Amino acid sequence: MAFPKGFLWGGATAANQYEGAWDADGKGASVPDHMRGGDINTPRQIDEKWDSNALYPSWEAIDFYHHYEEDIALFAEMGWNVFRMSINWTRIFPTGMEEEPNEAGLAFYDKVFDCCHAHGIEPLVTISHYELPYALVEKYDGWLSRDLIDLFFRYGKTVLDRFHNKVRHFLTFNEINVGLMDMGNTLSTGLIKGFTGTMANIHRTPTERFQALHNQLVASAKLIKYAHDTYPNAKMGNMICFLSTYALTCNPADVLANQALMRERNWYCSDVQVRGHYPLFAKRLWAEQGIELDITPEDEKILAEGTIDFYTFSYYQTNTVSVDPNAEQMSGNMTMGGKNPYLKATEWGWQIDPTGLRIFLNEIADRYDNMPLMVVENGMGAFDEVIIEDGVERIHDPYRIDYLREHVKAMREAVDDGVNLMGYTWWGPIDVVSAGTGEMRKRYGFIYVDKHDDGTGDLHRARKDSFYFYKKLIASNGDDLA
Ligand code: BGP
Repeated sequence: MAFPKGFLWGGATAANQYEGAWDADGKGASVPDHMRGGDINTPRQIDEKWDSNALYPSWEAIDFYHHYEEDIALFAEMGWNVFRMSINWTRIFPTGMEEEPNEAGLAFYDKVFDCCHAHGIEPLVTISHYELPYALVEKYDGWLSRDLIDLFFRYGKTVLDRFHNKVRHFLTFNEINVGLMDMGNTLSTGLIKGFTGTMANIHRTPTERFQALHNQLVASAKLIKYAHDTYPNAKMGNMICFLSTYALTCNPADVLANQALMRERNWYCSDVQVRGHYPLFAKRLWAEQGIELDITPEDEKILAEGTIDFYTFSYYQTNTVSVDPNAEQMSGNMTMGGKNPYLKATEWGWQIDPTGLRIFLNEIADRYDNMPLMVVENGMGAFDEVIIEDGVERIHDPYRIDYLREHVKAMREAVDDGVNLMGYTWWGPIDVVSAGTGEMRKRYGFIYVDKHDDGTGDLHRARKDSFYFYKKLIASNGDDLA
């Protein structure tokens, strides 16, 4: 049992949760720049107009913009060979509508990529990770408008033209399937024109949600086709928020309900991105929800021509599905789901399920003829305590080490099962702002950052116990899990 030689080990971040410097060097405002922090019981508030008394966590985040050299050196110390990061669309096109890119924004990423390479780390870049220019919300109601396809294409083409020599792997959209749920209206598709209120209160019709998602799928395929035609060495991937579920019981009604949910939430988007067309179940799904989509013959051609080279996904937890309306619910990434009596959960209620990772790696591999797969997000949000031992700051995080160990074991089993797994990037290897709740105290990092929900903290970094564990794990290519 061994991971293949050259397996990619590293961590994953997103510009809007990490960089800060939200208006530096010509950067424009993005959707998260209009969002306040919340917590497990308080959904994030979106402000159309900023409130001078409110705190917007992405504005400073943990200031990667001014700490990138220090952070990348720490990543290298752990032995990473890959760093998944994203580009802030609004650093390159501040409103998303300019004819020409902002050179200062491009120059920043040149510096970051050069720094990565100097440390033997290859950047893996998500072109759009939850940072739609807010000006596109104001003008177009986000991805509802087809105009976004060409505006995104201009941005993505600029990124490819500039960085194709420094970056080998690109992902078009982070967790593209989140757009099909109300939860995605904010961060993913930006269907919030004129909206002030909490994330939980944005409801759009199924037709609006699925049309916005369709426009993103076309935009993604169009850019992939351009990359394939222009830069044969660039590898283009998708990114699915893997919302993995099991039937709660063997009641066929539960099994059927789970199949329907798995199809809608996970396979709907990835079938399009792998196979180049909507799956056979789509027609009935649209009919049952009264969805009427504007899909042109040109769209169909683009989707068919712009299929992906590798499949990536985020995996945090699993839930159950039941037709029993009283089945107990738990929270999870981007959505609620049924409780599983066999699993424990994090303090945020996400059920921990390493075996599920093996199960779903196998399912994806079976469905897509063993195409290369990568787990680009996996991790555990937890409260951490800093203690001083012998005058040194220590963060003992055995819970995070356990989570990591068990998921790596599950991946190793999946590799043995025959899955063509190319890499693994832990989510939030350094504490960043949470996407779902906007909190800092929900920490995922191997590296602690002194930043708190009230905005205080001097931003200094400190190694947690898990830092040393991951370092050892990487040095042994995933063998040393003791
Ligand atoms: C994924 C997002 C990330 C990240 C992660 C953890 O859905 O792609 O941006 O934040 O979830 O979620 P959270 O930050 O809500 O704990």
